[in-house]
Amino acid sequence: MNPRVEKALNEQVIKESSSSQFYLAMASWSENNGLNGTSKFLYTHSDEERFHMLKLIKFINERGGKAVIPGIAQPPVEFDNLERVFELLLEHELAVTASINNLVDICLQEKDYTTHNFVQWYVSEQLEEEALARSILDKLRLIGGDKGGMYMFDRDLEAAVNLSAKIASQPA
Ligand code: OFO
Repeated sequence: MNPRVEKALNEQVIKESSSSQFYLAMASWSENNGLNGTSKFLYTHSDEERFHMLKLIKFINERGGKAVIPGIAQPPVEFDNLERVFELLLEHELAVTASINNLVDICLQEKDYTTHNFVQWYVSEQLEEEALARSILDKLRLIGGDKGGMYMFDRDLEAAVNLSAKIASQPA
């Protein structure tokens, strides 16, 4: 495997791993603050990031490279409020998108079209995740500090998570 591409892929492994930990910390904070639907959403999101990391690890190894498993850095324990959680989530996703774009760039420079093709999955995934984070943030800004609105937001998010889990468990 091209060493420059391998290095960039391993850097992406670190990013996906830290995304997973970051969202796990957010999920735990939400759970402790009575936001059960939001915590469910964030626990699921954390699992998805772990899956993104695993997909990279497998790809690196299958292509003759060596995946490096990163250590775990401590994510924050406290967050100011739910709006701040999703602001941080969106900022984080934007940074991940920039890193994926950089990876695409390196693949093209190194003429590694197989990895370029593989990375396209992450390009579309980032698009979806950014759009989702933005729409959640818009809703939270609309609600402001309203407790009733927050209750409904949390309930709706739980319903959305349950629905996508149900769809995912159905046979294709
Ligand atoms: Fe890995 O998809 Fe976002 O960060």
